[in-house]
Amino acid sequence: MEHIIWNREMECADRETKNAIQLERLKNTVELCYNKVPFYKQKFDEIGLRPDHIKTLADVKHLPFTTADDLRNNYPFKLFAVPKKDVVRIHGSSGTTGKPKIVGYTRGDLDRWSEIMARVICAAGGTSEDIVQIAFGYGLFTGGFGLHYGMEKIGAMVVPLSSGNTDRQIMLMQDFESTVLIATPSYALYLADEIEKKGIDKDTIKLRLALFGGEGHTEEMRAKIEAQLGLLATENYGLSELGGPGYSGECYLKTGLHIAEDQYISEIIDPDTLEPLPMGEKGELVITSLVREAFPMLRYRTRDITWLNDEPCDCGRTSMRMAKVQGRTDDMMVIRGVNVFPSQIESVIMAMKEIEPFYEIIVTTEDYLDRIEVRVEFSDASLLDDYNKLEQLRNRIRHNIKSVLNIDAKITLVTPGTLPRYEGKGKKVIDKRNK
Ligand code: DLL
Repeated sequence: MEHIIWNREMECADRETKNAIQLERLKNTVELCYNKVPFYKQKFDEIGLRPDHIKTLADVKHLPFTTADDLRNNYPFKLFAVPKKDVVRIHGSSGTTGKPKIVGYTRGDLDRWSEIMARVICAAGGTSEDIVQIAFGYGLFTGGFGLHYGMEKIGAMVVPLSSGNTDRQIMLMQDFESTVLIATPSYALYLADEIEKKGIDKDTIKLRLALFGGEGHTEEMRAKIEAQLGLLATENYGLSELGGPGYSGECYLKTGLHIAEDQYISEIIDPDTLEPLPMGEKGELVITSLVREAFPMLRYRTRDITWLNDEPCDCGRTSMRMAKVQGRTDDMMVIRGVNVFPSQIESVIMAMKEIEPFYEIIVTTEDYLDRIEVRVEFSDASLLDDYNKLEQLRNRIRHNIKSVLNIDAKITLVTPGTLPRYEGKGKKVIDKRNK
C-alpha cells in the first residue's frame, strides 16, 4: 500500500524552517489576541506584557495560560477575535451538561482545518479510493464535520452517517463496502461486538482502516477491535478549544501522534508548578494556536497528560509527535492515596478472555474510605449456573487488578449485555464521592 504525505513541505520540514514559520505566526497571533480580544489585553496589561516582548519562540513561556474556566466566563462569543459576520461555523465541547465551550471559525479557519485533517487522514493511510463511513456525531462536536471535510479534501467517498443506529450502520457498511470507519473506540468496540453477535459473515465487511479519536483507548482495546474488524486503527487527538481533530494523529506506523507544528505550538508543563518541562518528560499538554483567526488561543491548558518526541519518524515525517494521552489531570482518581487511571483497569480487563471488553468503574466513600468497584460482564452465560466458577473468575480479576494498582477493588460480575454501550465517547467512571 502506497502512503501519501499530503503536505511534504510542512510535514517533512527541517527544524529551522519550522521554527521560522512558528515564530512569525506566533507574533501574529499574539498581536491578534492583544488587539482584538479584551480578555487577552487585560491579562497582558496585568502582567505588563506587550506583544513586542515576544521576540523568540522561547518567549512563549511568558504568555499567560488560558483555561477551560476562561472559556466558560467568556461564553459564548467574548473570546472571538473577529466580528460575528466573519464567523461561518460554531462548534463546542461534547459535554452534555451545563454550557458548552464554544469556538468559532472563519472561512479561512475551515480551510486550514481541512488541510490538517487531510494530513492525518493520509498519514493513517486513507486515500481517494476509500469509502468512508463517518460514525462520529455531527453537531457541535468537532469529530464528524472535521473528518468529513478532511475526507472530502483528499477525494474519498464520504458516507456521513453520524453516530448510532447500529443495525443501519452495519447494513450500509456491507452494501457500500465501506473501507474506512471513523468512530470513537467505544463505538467501534460496540459495532464489532454487534457484528460478531449477529453472526455476520466477516467477508461482507470490507473495512481496512479505522481512525479513532475523541477519547483514549488502551493498546489492548485497540488490538481487540483491530482483530475483530480485521483493520488497522490509528489514533487521533484534538479538542474543541483548539479547533478539534487535526491537531495530531498517528501515521500507519503507530509510533506517536504527529502534530501539525505549522499550526500549533505545543509545550509540556508540570501541572503543579506550571513550569515548562524538557522534551520527553511527561506532564500536561499546553497548546497555542498559530493560524486561527476567529478563535485564537494562547497557552491553553488541556489537562491531558502526555509527552513529546522530536525525533523524525520512519514514515518520513519530521513532525513532533505526542505520546498517546495517559489520562487527564482531572480523571486521575486518587483512591486511598494511590493514583489510579481508568486505563490501568481497562488494560487488565482487555487482557482477560473470560470477560467482555465493557466495564464501569464506580468510586464511593464508605466509612470515610474510598472504595472502588469494577463492574464487568462475564462472557460465558452458562457460568450463571456455576457459583464456584463465577467466584473463581471474580477472584482472578480482583487479583489481576490488585497486582497492577496495589489496591483492592470490589468486582461485580454482571450478565453479558447488561452494561451500557456508547455511540460516542464512553462514560466509564462514575465517581460518587462528595468532592
Ligand atoms: O474530542 C476532538 C476530537 C474529535 C479529537 C475526534 C479526535 C477525533 P472535545 O469533545 O472537545 O474534542 O474533547 C476533547 O477529549 O481534551 C481529551 O481529554 C479527549 N480526547 C480527544 N481525543 C483523545 C485521544 C474532541 N485520542 C478532549 N486520546 C481532550 C485521549 C482524547 N483523549
